[in-house]
Amino acid sequence: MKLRRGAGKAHHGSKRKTGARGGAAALEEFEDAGSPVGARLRRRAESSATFDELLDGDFGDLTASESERDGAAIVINVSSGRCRVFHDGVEKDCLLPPQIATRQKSMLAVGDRVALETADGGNWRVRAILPRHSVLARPDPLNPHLQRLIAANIDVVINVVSLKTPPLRPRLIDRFLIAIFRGGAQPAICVNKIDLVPPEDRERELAPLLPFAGLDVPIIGCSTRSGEGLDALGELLRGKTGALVGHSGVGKSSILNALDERLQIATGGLHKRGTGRHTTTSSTLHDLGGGTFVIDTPGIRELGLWNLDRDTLREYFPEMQAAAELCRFNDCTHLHEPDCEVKARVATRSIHPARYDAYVRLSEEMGETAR
Ligand SMILES: Nc1nc2c(ncn2[C@@H]2O[C@H](COP(=O)(O)OP(=O)(O)OP(=O)(O)O)[C@@H](O)[C@H]2O)c(=O)[nH]1
Ligand SMILES: [Mg+2]
Ligand SMILES: [Zn+2]
Repeated sequence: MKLRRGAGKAHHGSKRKTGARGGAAALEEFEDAGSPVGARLRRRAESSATFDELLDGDFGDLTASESERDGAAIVINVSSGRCRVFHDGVEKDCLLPPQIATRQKSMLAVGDRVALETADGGNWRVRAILPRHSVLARPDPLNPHLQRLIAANIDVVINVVSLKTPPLRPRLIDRFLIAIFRGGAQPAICVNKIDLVPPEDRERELAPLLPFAGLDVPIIGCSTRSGEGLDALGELLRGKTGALVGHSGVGKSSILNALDERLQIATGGLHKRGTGRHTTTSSTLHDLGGGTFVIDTPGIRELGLWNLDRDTLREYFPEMQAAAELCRFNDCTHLHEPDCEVKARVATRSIHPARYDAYVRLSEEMGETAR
């Protein structure tokens, strides 16, 4: 399967101004309602912003040297009005300018490359956010018109799941895959806590993952207790920037601790019903050495799909792409048209019916939202 990259790829070829405007002057301009940069910033935090704008991280114009990713600071954690970065071999605390601070969850993410400047009192302050090569975003669960960044500049995003405690939710995997493909990163699925399933039950217990087996998405069974699968996971992440995402309690932080014993990230117990306790409360980028960085993220219950509609949804079901070329209509939705190759392949199970059902359900959901 050819990985679909975020639509913003081509955008990076576009010309970028490299004026050396001073930070203070630039900040004043942002506050001016008439300024194009200010307008762009306001748009960015709203659902009408295009996906390109999510990848186009700029906040202020970058000088030629600032636009070099190699020398840029990398954001390892974001908190209210501040962020922690890794820069010139050391960690630094940085202030966020008001234009970022007021919308920081929509504008700045762990993994972002940023240009710094010195502020009053010898503090460091973020001056500009460099363009991103990928992003993982979701709508704010309380305000779906606002998008929230989960991570930026990730090569691979691993959706960690467990078969038991908490139980598997395949429909959440469908949603994660769409969000990951859409953001331009490579997806993978990690089935943790495999130690809880005796070998003789594995085939039956793993059956709900079969719909994903036909995709070009690695599926790795692992256990932080027995050590099974950790090498494969380490291999997948080697030399890359990865993110672990998924339901609370599946073991994301435990996996990071198991991959690198120097990390001592807090892990949590489970509620009686087997669900997690939301132990990790903010995303953090961890340096595993050898050019490998992994972002641990807080567990989530639901994943909305940001800025997707019925027409773009089908682009994020990679198994439908080749079939779609053989449908009678170019713009076939694969829902009700005659001579639809996707439906034909579902009937012969070469496209998994559970994945097609997920497509139909999401499409209906989006139709309802559009009404
Ligand atoms: N049996 C078993 N339990 C595990 C495994 N990995 C983690 N756990 C347990 O699962 C619970 C939750 O682990 P965490 O690492 O805190 O889970 P998390 O995904 O980071 O959770 P949040 O931070 O809340 O999103 C802890 O009690 C861990 O000890 C595993 O491979 N097998
Ligand atoms: Mg955690
Ligand atoms: Zn079709």
